[in-house]
Amino acid sequence: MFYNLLYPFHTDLSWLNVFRYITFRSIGGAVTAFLIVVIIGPRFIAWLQRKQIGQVIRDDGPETHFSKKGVPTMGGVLILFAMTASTLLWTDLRSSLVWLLIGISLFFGAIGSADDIKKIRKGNSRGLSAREKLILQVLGATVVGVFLLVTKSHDGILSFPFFKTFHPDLGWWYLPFAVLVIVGASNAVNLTDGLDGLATGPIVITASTYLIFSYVAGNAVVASYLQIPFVPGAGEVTVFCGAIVGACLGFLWFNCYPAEIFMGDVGSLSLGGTLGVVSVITKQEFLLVIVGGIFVMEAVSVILQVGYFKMSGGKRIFLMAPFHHHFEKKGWLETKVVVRFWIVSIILGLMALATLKLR
Ligand code: 57M
Repeated sequence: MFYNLLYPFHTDLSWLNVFRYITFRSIGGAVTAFLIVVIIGPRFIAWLQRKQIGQVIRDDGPETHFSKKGVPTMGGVLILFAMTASTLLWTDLRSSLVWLLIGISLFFGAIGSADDIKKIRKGNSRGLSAREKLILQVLGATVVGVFLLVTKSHDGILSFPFFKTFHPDLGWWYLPFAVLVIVGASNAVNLTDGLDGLATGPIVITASTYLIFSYVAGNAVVASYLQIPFVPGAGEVTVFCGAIVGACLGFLWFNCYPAEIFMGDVGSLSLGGTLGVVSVITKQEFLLVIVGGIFVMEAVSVILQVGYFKMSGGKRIFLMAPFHHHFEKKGWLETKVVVRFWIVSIILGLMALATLKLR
């Protein structure tokens, strides 16, 4: 909005030129989203407490979690509010990619809210059924895929980190592939969100990495120099990533151990799905496997555990899945698991950035 309202006057007031710069607007977007969450946070948490919007805790989980009963949840509402408000303020509102990202984050947020509200109303951990959630997620992801393919801003050509000359063209098969990436990311982040700050930290790292990649992808000269696909308009996605980083850092302020608030499915399903969409828009889908390695690892641990559990008639590979519970069961303190997962996530983020040069 600032760009649309203020930049046109730069011929009279030269300092307004600054609103043209994606770097400046991304930093503005991050700081604004951070401040919104940090300033509104305490009042929002108090309001959730008054309304008794608190976490229902499963009695079959690690005992250390029993004390978390009643911690305010659905903090994702605050994250989404800050992200959306900041994005509206700092991006070029003529960008269709921005509206697509806002739309999908709110749609996935709505699926998560329905799930959270159902759990809170019923007072147990059964919200929407896995099937209901999956159908809605696939629907949202399909709309994104079709939009990108039909508006011709995208084709079905894939690019891989480290392999600069390997570019298979999936054609319309790109659509199910994009759906898989978006829905997979949404569910993987949801599974990861089970310890204080565990999902929030890697989300910040993943969004920061895509902030850099979208900046590069949106600049024809730099993209061609670094041999990554040029995506017209991806610069505005950079500003959106800045808003994710700021909002989630602000949320981490309250979500770090001992958490005063959880993001709920409204946060985890939405942020995961949105990062999936960012990876699809920037044509860096496979990069998500590297930078989002923590999410992948958590999802794989569940797939393996559930598969083996069913096939073996009740035996387990891990002490408990998702993976973070395994370490808790081994006696690691919650903060130790979380910080170590963050360390791995930072290393993965650095490896993802290295792919810019190593090709
Ligand atoms: C949701 N939700 C957290 C909070 C958060 C198939 C199966 C493996 C699925 C999986 C599952 O349901 N996962 C998705 C995980 C929950 O957090 C809420 O949910 C939101 C995210 N969706 O924002 O609102 C609990 O996580 C803790 N938490 C924190 N700090 C945070 O910042 O401490 C969350 C955020 C909160 C709080 O305790 O209540 C969750 O874990 O439920 N199922 C499981 O994860 C279960 N695994 C399981 O049953 N494994 C089995 C196999 C055979 C399926 C096994 O390994 O034996 C475990 N989860 C729990 N108890 N809580 C086990 C039992």
